[in-house]
Amino acid sequence: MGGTGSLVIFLLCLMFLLGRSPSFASTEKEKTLAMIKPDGFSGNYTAEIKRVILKSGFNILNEKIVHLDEENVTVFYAEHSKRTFFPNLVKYMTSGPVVVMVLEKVGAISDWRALIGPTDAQKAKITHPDSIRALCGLNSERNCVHGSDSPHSATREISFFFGEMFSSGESIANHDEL
Ligand code: 3AN
Repeated sequence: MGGTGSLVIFLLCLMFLLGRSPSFASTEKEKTLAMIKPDGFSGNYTAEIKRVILKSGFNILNEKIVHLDEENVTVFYAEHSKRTFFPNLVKYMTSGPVVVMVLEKVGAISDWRALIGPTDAQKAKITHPDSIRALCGLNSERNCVHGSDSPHSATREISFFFGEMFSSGESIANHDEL
């Protein structure tokens, strides 16, 4: 078989493999919700955090700035509503605007969690000095950034801020984009 025949077979194999690729879970792109919390935003860390996000291979599909109220925080952090720190969490999260972004890449959920580091920013400064929380967080409460912790959370949180996968264009109700 000549060179042309080999090339045709190679291209056919390539087309077959590319055609199959959507069924390979590990190569599927994933979306996650990232948030720069009030301390990150007011501390002027937004540009640096976005630089790290893009350098790490994420696409930023959508983003906006919102100022959460108590009701929003109670819904968003429903799982923590019975915790002793919850009143402080509400105070903190409503203290100023936040930036919310939909990030996309293969492995977006775990990669973004790895990039932000441990919940306790104080600990992050020791164990994960290159993490975003080490850069701009203060402690367990004021930890500068958020990331969805599972595919289920990512879907819920993206929908919370951006509506059903952006189709409605709705953001969280009653909140001005700054
Ligand atoms: P993560 O943000 O790393 O997913 P979660 O989901 O356990 O951590 O906590 C959600 C938020 O609740 C944290 N980002 C932080 O603001 C607050 N929080 C968590 N644990 C504490 C704590 N022990 N003391 C005060 N605030 C906390």
